[in-house]
Amino acid sequence: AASERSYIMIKPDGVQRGLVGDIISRFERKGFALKGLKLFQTPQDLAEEHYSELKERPFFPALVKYIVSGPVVCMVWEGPGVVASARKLIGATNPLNAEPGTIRGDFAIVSGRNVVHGSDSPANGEREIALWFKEGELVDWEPTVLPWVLE
Ligand code: DAT
Ligand code: MG
Repeated sequence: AASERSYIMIKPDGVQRGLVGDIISRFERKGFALKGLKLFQTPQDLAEEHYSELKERPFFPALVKYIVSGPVVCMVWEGPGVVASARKLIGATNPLNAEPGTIRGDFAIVSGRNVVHGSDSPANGEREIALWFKEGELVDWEPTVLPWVLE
């Protein structure tokens, strides 16, 4: 559906390393529509809730510590197939397995510093958007170029 949305987040390493512009550019150039954007310092409980499916994994404490270690950039991108497409743009979880040309393939080496998050299903996208954005923080708009991107 054209209204599919994904929660995309530039993690603290991506912000610290000055990769924000490059990463946002990749989603813009693809043609997806930006519906929400903020720089945000993540509270511990939100990081834990975001990754709650992983709470029994040995790396969970280190993962949460990493996510709260500095500001993140929270985004909502919308478009047909955006969830799966964003995962392709982002690349594999382990950056050594991520193809060159993907964000993780170009910018990262280890899973614990893999620069960016993307929702893994449309349902999780909606769950994560509700977790990270308040009512009124998302903007209801359509890019005027939309007819040149979608038929
Ligand atoms: P993804 O971010 O590609 O959706 P995931 O949801 O399986 O991957 O895991 C969330 C994050 O947890 C991932 O981006 C990095 C970290 N992580 C996952 N597996 C890991 C591992 N084996 N060792 C260290 N960190 C890991
Ligand atoms: Mg995931």
